[in-house]
Amino acid sequence: MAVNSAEPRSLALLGLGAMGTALAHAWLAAGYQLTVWNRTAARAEPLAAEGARVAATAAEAVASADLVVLCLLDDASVGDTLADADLSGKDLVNLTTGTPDEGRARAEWARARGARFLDAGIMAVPPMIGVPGSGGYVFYSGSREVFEAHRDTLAVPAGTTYVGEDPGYAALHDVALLSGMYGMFAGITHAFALIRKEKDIDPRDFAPLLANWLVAMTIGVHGTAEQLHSGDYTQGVVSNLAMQVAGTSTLLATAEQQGVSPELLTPFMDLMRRRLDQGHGDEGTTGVVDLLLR
Ligand code: FVH
Repeated sequence: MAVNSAEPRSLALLGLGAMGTALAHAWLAAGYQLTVWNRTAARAEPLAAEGARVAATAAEAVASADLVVLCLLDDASVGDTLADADLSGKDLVNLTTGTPDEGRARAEWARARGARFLDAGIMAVPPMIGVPGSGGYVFYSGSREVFEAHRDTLAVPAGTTYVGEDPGYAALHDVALLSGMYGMFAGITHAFALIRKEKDIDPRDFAPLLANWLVAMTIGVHGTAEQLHSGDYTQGVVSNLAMQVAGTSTLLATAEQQGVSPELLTPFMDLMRRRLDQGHGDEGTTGVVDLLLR
């Protein structure tokens, strides 16, 4: 997290929730001149004690620096917060979680107000911020000039990954990774439900078995990517769809025997079966990607 001395070492940060506060601590600890603003002013007080300048209004915070970072609840709160601010000549970096279309619309909105815009998606939780080696990082997309101009400042709280000029791409990458995570959480939840009533299986003994298995299976991410890239969904298939669909009856029967609802499993199984019925038994599960496309 080196700091380029050619880069201005001052910025404004709007939004001091759990994430905004963690970001503020990181920039203050790195010696940045930081102006902060939060709708509920009391949240800024501890940061003032650490050296932050506290602005009375969002417009005042924006006026204090060329680089303005937003970390608010949602896109609507960004619009509310900046409604009265003069954005001309500013570089806005929006760390607020939103959809790809919100990122694109906000970029256009900022451009119409004379600001350059970079959208972002944070792949970290607050305790990972400002901690080298935590693995936390942030996706950025939109103005490459803004990213390059401020990349050292942006690298202070977490790693940086620029994913393209389309301002919607940071949010898209963020949401795609989160969606993958929730699919994994669904599998974890079902697996623990299967053993939940067994008094001789300690969930703490089961946990490393499940975690190691899931880690081993992540190799499938790369296989799917290769197949999507080549267009050949049979390339390198180890466990074909016909076999996997045949195996679903065992998974469903086990859920029934253990008194567990199959509602987390069946949506994916139904899609696998539909792809098989279309004649793709020699593929893996990559064809399900195309079934999802509307
Ligand atoms: N915390 C996390 O684990 C996740 C990690 C991944 C990224 N998310 C996103 O980061 C954004 C901020 O999240 P947060 O954790 O700081 O959220 P809160 O602690 O709930 O703070 C919300 C701040 O937003 C302010 N705010 C809300 N509505 C308005 C509004 N209409 N006008 C102005 N400010 C508003 C709120 O102010 P206050 O309630 O203190 O007055 C907080 O500063 C978010 O997009 C996550 O999805 C975090």
